[in-house]
Amino acid sequence: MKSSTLMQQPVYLQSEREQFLDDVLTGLNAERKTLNPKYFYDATGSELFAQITALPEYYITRTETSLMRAIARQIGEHCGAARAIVEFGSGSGERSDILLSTLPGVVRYIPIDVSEELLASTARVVESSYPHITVSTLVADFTAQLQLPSGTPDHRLGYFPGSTIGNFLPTEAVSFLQSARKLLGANSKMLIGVDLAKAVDKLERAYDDSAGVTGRFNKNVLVRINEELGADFDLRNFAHQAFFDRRRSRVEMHLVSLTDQRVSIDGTHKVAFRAGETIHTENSHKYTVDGFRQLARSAGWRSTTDWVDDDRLFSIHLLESD
Ligand code: AVJ
Repeated sequence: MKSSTLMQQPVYLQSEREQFLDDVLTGLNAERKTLNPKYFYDATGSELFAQITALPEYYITRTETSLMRAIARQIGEHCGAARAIVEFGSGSGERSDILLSTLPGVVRYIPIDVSEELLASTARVVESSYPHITVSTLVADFTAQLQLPSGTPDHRLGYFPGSTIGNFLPTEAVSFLQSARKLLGANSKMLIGVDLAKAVDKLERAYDDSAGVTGRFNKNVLVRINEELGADFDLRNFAHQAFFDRRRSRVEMHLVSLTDQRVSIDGTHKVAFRAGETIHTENSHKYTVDGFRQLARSAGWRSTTDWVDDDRLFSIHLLESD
């Protein structure tokens, strides 16, 4: 996420490919190499992530879904006034069904995602199950400056499931929540899924599964750079790595260079890797219930209610604005 609003370039000045190339070169020329996790998600990456959600080790999605089902009635009681739902990073759009079926007052559903195809299929599914709901899809990176479509009714409920907020640094999460509060306006609420800190071995297994799907997901960003930016990464020369950093309370994913090597990108750019050097590809921050409440409050939300599953793996936070 951009740290400065003033200096942010209007997105229309750069094509998507140029933006991708720019981000990749900046990230790989840095002292500590990084790539933004949002670049995992082309069609292949989204499909690999869908496979991750079904892995025995990856407890997050199934825990959140069953918690949502368990608390649906209570969400209905707290959010009964909601007229519009704005979903940040809707992805395959399956989760929204639980919410829509418990909130009969909702007449507008606004899923935001970078994938036009996923949005189109989400719109079809929602419109056919809920004929009284108007679906307005927003093809956008939800960390960008957003504007809601005109006619979006008041009493908006933001929905940010999946613990995707964990990909942000805590400071970025605060600015995201501030922007979301401004976007949603007065009398709005926000429902956020947050993965909790837990035993290290459980966390590390969730991000380094025995079937190797998370490794393929991680390496998919290199596949994309090869295919879309004309690079020559040899996937066999990189290894998937995931570990929990206790101090920062986050799982980090990296791609470790297995040899000294040089990679060429877009014909003219060369990037050198030392054996053992890594590309940091993702952070997944793990919160405590109280830690997340405080973070939300520092972004100007009232943290009113939250729910945790019986195994205390995952929390869902309801935030309210005045
Ligand atoms: C979709 C960002 C919530 O951080 O757990 C899954 C992505 N990365 N396995 C997460 C992911 C590795 C996922 N989020």
